[in-house]
Amino acid sequence: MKLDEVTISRAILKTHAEIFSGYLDLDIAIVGGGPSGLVCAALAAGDGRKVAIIEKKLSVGGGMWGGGMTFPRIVVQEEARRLLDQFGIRYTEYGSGYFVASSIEAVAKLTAAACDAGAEFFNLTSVEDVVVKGDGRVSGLVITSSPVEMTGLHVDPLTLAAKITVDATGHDAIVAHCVRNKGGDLFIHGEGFMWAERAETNIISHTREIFPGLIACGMAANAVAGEARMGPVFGGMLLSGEHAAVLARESLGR
Ligand code: 48F
Repeated sequence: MKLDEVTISRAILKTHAEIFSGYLDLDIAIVGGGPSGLVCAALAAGDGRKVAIIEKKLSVGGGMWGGGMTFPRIVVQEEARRLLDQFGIRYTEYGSGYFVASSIEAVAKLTAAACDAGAEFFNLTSVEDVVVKGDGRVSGLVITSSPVEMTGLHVDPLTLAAKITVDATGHDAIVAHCVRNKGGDLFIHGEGFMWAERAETNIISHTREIFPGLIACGMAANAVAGEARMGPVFGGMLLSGEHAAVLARESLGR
């Protein structure tokens, strides 16, 4: 076939503008496409819910790609093995109850699951603030282009609405900080020392609505709660993403 460069450009612009515009009023906005955000998206999307991941980097996957200290393997403990099975992530057992998977395969399969479930992705998009109006809920996000943020250009952002927001931004808990920095009644304790067993055990109870309309998920949940960190064991991230999806769906049903 003959190829026309302008048609290629127009195809991208028109298609993306239509999708972007259609996703400016979300049911569930998941900020951060690391492992917890990807699981949350895969399990929260579907049944007509409008779910999107907003990811500031070029690629989703967050801290999972690099495994442990650049060795591209992750460990998942017995409690979360069923999620490896559910997402078709292959693994081998090392010792009793320690399952080792390729970090690359894990990111790829979680991303594919989120796509298949119907979640949309907005990469290179940074959340820089939240919308909180008279009802005191987080009801939207202020977003900018990551290259604009990185270069410090003075360009005004755009805004999207979300019935529920999930902070899955990892150790920095960015959305929670946006709420707190604007005077929202939210105390962020900050992450504790490395203590894998404790961090992995407690992360589910920390995965909760931390401010009206805002659910903390993954390492952000532990950072807000003052909980320990855990390093390259990822069961807690998968389980936290699952729990956040349940909470977000329940909240929409209210
Ligand atoms: O850090 P990240 O992988 O978060 P997670 O899902 O998983 C944590 C683990 O990777 C690891 C660990 C577990 O063993 O301790 O660290 O909790 O992914 C967070 C994602 O959020 C994006 C960031 O680029 C990353 O992909 N992100 C951070 N700030 C923003 C953002 C922002 N302002 N706007 C959009 N995305």
